[in-house]
Formats: sequence, C-alpha cells, structure tokens
Amino acid sequence: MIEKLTTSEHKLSYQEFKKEILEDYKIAVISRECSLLGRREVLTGKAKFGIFGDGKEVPQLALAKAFKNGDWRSGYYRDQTFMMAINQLTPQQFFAGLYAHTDIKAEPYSAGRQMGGHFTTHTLQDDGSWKNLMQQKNISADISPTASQMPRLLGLAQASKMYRNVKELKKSNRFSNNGNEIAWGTIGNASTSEGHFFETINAAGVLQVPMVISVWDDEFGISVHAEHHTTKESISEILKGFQRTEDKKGYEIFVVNGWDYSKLIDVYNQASTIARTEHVPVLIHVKELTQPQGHSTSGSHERYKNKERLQWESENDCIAKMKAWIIEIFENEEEIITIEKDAKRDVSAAKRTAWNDYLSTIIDDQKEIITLLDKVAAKSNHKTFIIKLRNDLADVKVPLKKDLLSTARKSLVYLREEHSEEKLQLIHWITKYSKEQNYNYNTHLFSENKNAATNIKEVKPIYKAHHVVVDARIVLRDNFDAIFSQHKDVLIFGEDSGKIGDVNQGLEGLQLKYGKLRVADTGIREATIIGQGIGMAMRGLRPIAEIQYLDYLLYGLQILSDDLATLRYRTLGKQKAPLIVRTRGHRLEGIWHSGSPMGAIIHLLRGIYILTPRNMTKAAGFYNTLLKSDEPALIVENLNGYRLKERLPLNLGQFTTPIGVVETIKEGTDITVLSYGATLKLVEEASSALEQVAIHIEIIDAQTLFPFDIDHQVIKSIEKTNRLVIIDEDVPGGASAYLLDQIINKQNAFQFLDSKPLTITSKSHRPAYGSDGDYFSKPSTDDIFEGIYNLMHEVDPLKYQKLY
Ligand SMILES: Cc1ncc(C[n+]2csc(CCOP(=O)(O)OP(=O)(O)O)c2C)c(N)n1
Repeated sequence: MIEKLTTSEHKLSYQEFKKEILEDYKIAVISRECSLLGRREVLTGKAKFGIFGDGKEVPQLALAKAFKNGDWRSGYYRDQTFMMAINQLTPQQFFAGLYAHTDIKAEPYSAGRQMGGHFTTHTLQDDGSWKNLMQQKNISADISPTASQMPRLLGLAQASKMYRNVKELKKSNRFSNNGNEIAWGTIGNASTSEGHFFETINAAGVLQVPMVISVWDDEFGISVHAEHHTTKESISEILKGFQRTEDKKGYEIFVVNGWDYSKLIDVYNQASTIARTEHVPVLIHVKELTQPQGHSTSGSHERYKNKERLQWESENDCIAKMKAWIIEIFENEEEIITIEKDAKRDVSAAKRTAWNDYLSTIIDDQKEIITLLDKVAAKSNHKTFIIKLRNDLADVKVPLKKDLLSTARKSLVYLREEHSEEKLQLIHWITKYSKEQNYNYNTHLFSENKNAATNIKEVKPIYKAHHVVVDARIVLRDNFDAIFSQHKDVLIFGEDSGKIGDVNQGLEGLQLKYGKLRVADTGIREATIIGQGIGMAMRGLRPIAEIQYLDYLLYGLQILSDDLATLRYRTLGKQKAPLIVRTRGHRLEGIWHSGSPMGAIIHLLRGIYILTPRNMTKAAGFYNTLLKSDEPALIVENLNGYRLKERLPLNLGQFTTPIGVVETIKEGTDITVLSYGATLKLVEEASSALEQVAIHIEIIDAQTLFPFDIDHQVIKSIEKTNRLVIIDEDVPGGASAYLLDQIINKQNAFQFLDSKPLTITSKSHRPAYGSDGDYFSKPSTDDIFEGIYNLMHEVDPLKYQKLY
C-alpha cells in the first residue's frame, strides 16, 4: 500500500505514509465543508447558483496524485477536490467564484464570468505570450454543456503524440517533454450519453493518444436514473469492445469503487503509467459515488431518490468510508476529529474573508455615489426625488454594482434641465464606473495584445513580370507548402485531407512531403476534428482543422460556439486556442450542399473571425495572416473557385490578406453594392450588363464578415452613391441583415441614403438540387440585374423604364 500512495520513486516511511493520508483526508473534508457552506450561501441569497463536488471527493484525491506538471485536465463542474489537491483552488477562491468576484486575483478562473465550479489555470502571461506550461498543472477552461469537454480533451492528448513523434518539433519545450504529458478528462455518468463522448472515445482509440478519462458515476443525471441513460446501466460494460488485446490496439479499461481510496490510488497509478509511456487511452469507470446535496442548489434530491437510495448514499459516502478505513488502519480517531473541526473553522473563515473582499469595493463605491448624490441633490430643484433614490440605495446592505449605476442613471433624468458642477461630477462617475464594469464584463472576446489578427498589416502578393497563371488550387497548395516548411508547428487534418490532399487537391502531395502526422486524414467526425484543433492549439501547436464542406460545419458548430468562441472571454484572456478552421462553401446545389448559412455562423461564433475570401489568393493570404497572429478563425474557401485561373504569387507564405478590411473591386457612381465570397462573380457579371443600361455600380468585397470593415470604408462609398444593395446567397435576414445592421447602426449610413437599402438573397429555404434548383433558389445574375435596375427605376422612372 505504501508504494502505491505516491507516484514518486521515494519510498514512504510509516509517518510519511500516515501524514499523506491525513493530508488527503483533510482536503476531502475541506472540500465537503465548502460544498455544505456553499449551498447555504445560495439559499440565503448571497450567491446566485451553486453546483458542487460533494460525493466525488475521494477519487479526485487519487487523480491528483497521478497528475504531473505539464499534464492537462479537461473536466466539468464536480472537480473542486481535485483542484484543491493540486493546489489550484483555495476555499477563499471557491467562495469568490460563488459570489462572482470580478477581480481575477480573487477569482482566477474566469474573474466572475463563469458560475462557480468552472476552473482554469492561466496559460498566458499578461502580454498574451505563452507561459512555460511544463512548470505548472494545466486546466483547460471548463464549460457547462455536458460532454463538451470531450472534443477538446482529444486534442490536448493528441498534442503529446505530436510532440513525441513529429520530427520537426522540438522534443522538449514549454509545452512538452517528449510527449510525456497526459490529458485527463472527467465526466459524469449521465453525460456519457452525449454523442461527443462516444465520438471522442472512438477517435482517441483510433489515434492512440495519452488520454485518461474518469467517469464519475453516481447513477443519476440530475433526476434521471442510469436506466434511462446507459445501455446495461454501465458505461464500462458497454465499452468493453474498446479493450485492447494482444494483437489489436484499443483502450485499457478500469472499474473501481469511488470510496475505495487505496484501490483508487493503485488504479490511477497504473493508468498514468500506461498512458504516459505507451500513449494508450484509458477509461476509468468510478462507480458507487454519491451526491449528498443533490445535483445543484436548484432543487433537492429527495424528490427523485427513494428512501433506499438515500440510505445507501449516506452509508456509502466516500468520505465516511475513507474515514472508517483510516480509523481502522491507524486505530486512532482523535486526529480525524481535529481535522474535521479545523476544516469547519477554516472554511468558515475563508468564506467570510471572500465575502468581505467581494463586498468591500462595492460598499466603497456605494459610499462614493451616495456622497455625490447628496451634493447634486443639494443644488437641484428635484432634491426630494433624488434624495429618495439616494436613501433607497443607502438602505441596501448588500448592494450589487447595478444598484449603484442604475440609481445614478435614474437621478440624471431628474437633472436633465439643470446645470451644475455637481451634475458634471455625477456624469463623470457614471462614465468612469461604466468603463470599469465594461472591462469586467465585456472585454477579451478577441486578443487584446499586439498579436491580434487585426494588427497584422497587409503584404501584397508579388508577381513575376510575365506572371504565371495556374488553377487557383495551385496557389493554395503552393502556399500551404510554403507554410509547412516555414512553420514547423503547423498541422492540418480532416476528412480526405491526407492521402489525396483534400477533395479539391489544395494539399496535393503534401502528406508525402511532410508526413502522415502533419497532413492527416481523419474519420468522419466534425465535432472532434474541431476538438483536436482546440486542444492542440491550447498546447502551442498551430493546427488547421479542415471541415470538408461548409454544410457539415453544423456538426462542429456547437463546440466552436460553446468552447472555442468563448475561450478568451471566459478566462479574461488567460487562455487561447489560435485554431484555424478551413472549409469550403457557396455556390453548390442541393439542400445539404448549399454552402452558405453564413448568418447562423456569424451569430453563433462571436469570438472567432469569420473570413470569406473571394478567391484562393485572398484565402492563402488569410492563412498567412492568421499564422502571424494568435487568434482563431474560420476561412470559407469558394467551392467553385479551385479550377478558375489565378496568378501565382512569388512571395508564397508571406503575403497577407488584412482582417477587417473591405476592398473596392470596381468603382461606380450610382449604387454601392456590397457582397462577399462567390456571389461577387455574379455581381461582376451583372455589373457589365448594368453598364449597358448606363447604371454604374460600385462593388465592394466585404472580405471578412467578422470583424466587418473596421475603418468604415463602406460609408464613404455610400456618401458618394447614396444607395446601398447587399447581395449574398444566405437566407433573407441572414448575413445580409447582419451587414445592413453594421452599416446602418455602426457606420450611421441612414443620413446618406436616398433610397431604401436593398438586400438580394436566396429564398428562405435551402436550395433545390441542380442548375435549375440553383437558379430558382439562389440569387442569379438576372435577379441581381433586375433588383438593381428596379431600384434605379424608382429613382428615375423615365430614364429607367419598367422592365415588366
Ligand atoms: C448539453 C447539455 N444538456 C443539458 C444540460 C443540463 N445539465 C446539467 S448537468 C446535467 C446532468 C449531468 O449528469 P452527470 O453527467 O451524471 O453528472 P453529475 O452532475 O451527476 O456529476 C444536465 C442534464 C447541460 N448542462 N448541457
């Protein structure tokens, strides 16, 4: 037993052995006390919501022992004991999280942006550069959707495989030591029903990556029993086919009871060795766990657990069982009682400190605004009303920040016709306070460092005097070739990306040149292709995840939206995953080959740049830009553009397409026409026809939908033409409505418009198959011509006579 207690070489003396066990017991009871007091804090109204790790303490002690510097965890909201055991969570921080303290020093996980129980460690320095991740324990920022920790877990584990096996990568660096790091996952038994779980399990078995996944099994998912979740009510039972054999690769699977401290340590030791040395994935099914306080503070478990179950849970509580075991082996209860008493005292003190720390700044601010209101009231004709507001605020013993700001804003309404120095001071306070809170709640969606993608300057492609014209896919391919030789940390993977060099041959021959790990085929599993990318990007690699067609991005959209798009925001800029997602779309035909749900994508992916290059040179430039930056992006290449002719630049891998910059591709005087991607070709064709009838349109390529036109160039064109048409092949109210909102509200175009702005889009359904399906579903050159002509007819009916 003594040897099993530690993963170190060092053999323990009896005293050390006892000390370590008692230390562990102490962590477990401190964690439990946090859960108990945490629930009370919510029920008494000091915190909004609580979800705790009670009943899951003991296995997390064992996991913590096997977890080494450089390792990663991708888990969920039950893991507070583990966090305490690896010294990444104190009781005070636990309560700061519960109170949503916005000071990152007090609440280092999300600075109050996430609910308690969602953990993080910082992988970035303040300037956005990487820390040395081998000198710390790494927690990829938790998210709430069940099983969404799984796709990222795959990538975190795969990074170790890359660092060990890709010859171009340094074997020892800030991110890895020869790929010895394990990615540890945790998940609840009920959440294993999710597709993400099964997709990840299969992919990790195929890829053979060092991933150890613990399933915390308490038989329930909120109120729903395992009989409704899992075939045979046992995840290890049904995953038996994944067990590796002598001649077939697969998983090592362990089953262990969650209250059996010594067995757990043994199992985690074995799992660690297998995953670390052999790069074999491991599943640990931890059974017989409990949930003493029920799922969360939202309800009580007496509603759905019967008497027998409740009785069983109290008898099999993992801490109670550990305690009985300790008393049995050390024959002494006194030390245990002291530990329990101390834990109660210490946690209670930590809670008070966290609360005072959280509240004191708000109270100080409350005093400040009350003083200002007193001053302003003294000078005001509406003194009584302002004093009433002031007194109401002064009566609030536990104020929220919104109480302060809201009172100040309301009092300004009474002061609207008055002028005084005191009113100016009040306005100054409102502005300052709003700015501070804006930092707390509305920043770090994108990089705020020098490497932000929008800071990368344009480098134009250079051409030979007698330029070489090639199929456009060659521009991409040769640019990728340059990228792979210049950036050793770049990897690309997707369905058919490896052997055949993608379905349009933009990667032709590159697997042969750069190897099967750097240019890789994957299974058909979009969510985990994205997850691979997120995890590897979090560990310092520069993955490009390829989604074969834009329509199938929907399978990966949830993880892009919930995980990648929120990463910087939910960590206040303390973690990043500069993943590039490559896909192709637009101008295809058929319900599932239409390729343009851009509005849906833009709205779900705030936090990821959305780039829609009109040709392959622009696309290649975007890849080059992004590799100079540290931000995630989605690039949608034009499916019907690969065989069109483009000039081959000389400065491959070097030229860049700027992000957030539109481009005027034809000047004109009558109407500003904004489009992007493949419809631009149609707009150009329609434009030639419009010239024949003396209509001169100005064509602008949006280029990047998010961010759109940072320097407000479109408004300059509208100032000249006074008319606006937006054309795309998304549904009505899709990306065109988004662009219109940007131009009307952000760029304030209303003042310059002489005609109603027009959007020309596809029909409100998905496009039918075939060329006729396309013609009758999506905007054609005829639709564009007529839309623009009719607009000019309204302007000058005599000059532009009605067509029909
Ligand atoms: C995708 C998704 N669906 C539903 C929920 C709501 N939800 C939160 S926790 C939970 C139950 C999870 O049970 P289990 O995986 O067994 O973990 P436990 O909480 O019991 O540890 C549910 C349904 C969610 N967070 N995400």
